[in-house]
Amino acid sequence: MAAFKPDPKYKFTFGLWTVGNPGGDPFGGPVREKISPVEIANLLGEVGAYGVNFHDNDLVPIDATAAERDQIVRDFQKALRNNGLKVPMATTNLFSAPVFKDGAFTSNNAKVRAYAIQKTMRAMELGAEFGAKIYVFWGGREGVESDATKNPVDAIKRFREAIDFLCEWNIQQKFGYKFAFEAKPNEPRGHIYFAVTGSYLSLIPTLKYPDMCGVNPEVAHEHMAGLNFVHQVAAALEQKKLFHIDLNDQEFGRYDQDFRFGSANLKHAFFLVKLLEDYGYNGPRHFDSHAYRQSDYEDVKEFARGSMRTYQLLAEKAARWNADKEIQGLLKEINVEDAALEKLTKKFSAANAKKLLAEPLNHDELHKANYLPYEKLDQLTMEIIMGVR
Ligand code: GCO
Ligand code: MN
Ligand code: MN
Repeated sequence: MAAFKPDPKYKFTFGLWTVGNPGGDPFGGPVREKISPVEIANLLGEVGAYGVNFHDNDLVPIDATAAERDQIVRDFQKALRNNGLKVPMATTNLFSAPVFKDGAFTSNNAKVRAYAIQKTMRAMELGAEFGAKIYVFWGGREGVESDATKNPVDAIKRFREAIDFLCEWNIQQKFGYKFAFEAKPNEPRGHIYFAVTGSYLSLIPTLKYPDMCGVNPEVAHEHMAGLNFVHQVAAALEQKKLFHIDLNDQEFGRYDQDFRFGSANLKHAFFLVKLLEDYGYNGPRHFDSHAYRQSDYEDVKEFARGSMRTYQLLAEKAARWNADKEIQGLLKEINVEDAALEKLTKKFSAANAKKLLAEPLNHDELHKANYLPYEKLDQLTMEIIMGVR
């Protein structure tokens, strides 16, 4: 790959669990040797990433003693300094340990729910030691295989209760976290609660501290459900709730693939990058993906470099699209303005309603005058993406 420097302005981050993924799947064990958090930091330093994120147990094993924990923290802090890496986001593993077999905050067992909150409190402390300011909540096992087993209304109430409690803990401890909720429709559960980003956007206004809470949408999670990810991100952006984003890729409707960003659906990736850049998203761009099972660690570096490079190339293409005179001309033509009518429909009043009803708007005339060369516009877009424009 030609010389390439990731631009720190994009805040490209990777999780310890992503570049450190040893390549196991439900049908076969790991194919790469497990490497330590310090080695992962060195790898990320080498490829020029901005930062690294972790679950509590990616860094500190669940049964580590206090002394072991402190040593691990010191070693990792040193590795971060050596590699110039930041930790913008932290999160809790509430899905791997057998205790979470039926969920964490939504478990039917009050003792498990309390343990999940306690584990998150400790994990928030750990993240804070590294300066993390975004705290992600992904409800990996918050769900069911059968609705005979849990009450879905109670599940929402339990989840809300846990979050309200942890928001207070955030305030009391002065961590300064923003919470970012990550939706996923299924895997590892048959049905995961809060299946799409919009589910969380509707929960947030019902929380005790809605301003503290936003979302962390992931490309693959919406694509697994066959949905348009760009529209979900637009909804979050429009509500000023896009606190973090998980970039990867995924064939529609397949198992959870976690492919390299842009590798499966380039056109969607283009519109996503364009949206993020057009609306000045300035949070971290986190690659929540992993290299193919066939890769060794040299190839894992190519995976990491490729993720960042694809983003930057698409950002360049988006700028080119915005600067393209023909495209801009078409946009002007298809967006028909009418100051007098818009004045009427902008704000309801009895007088405006009366005037609107009196307008001689004829559907057939409107249709005939509405020129929409969308094939042309889309082909011009494709030619920008394909690099011939
Ligand atoms: C997945 C999820 C996770 C989360 C991570 C941070 O499908 O496995 O995307 O990778 O993003 O647990 O919360
Ligand atoms: Mn995922
Ligand atoms: Mn994710």
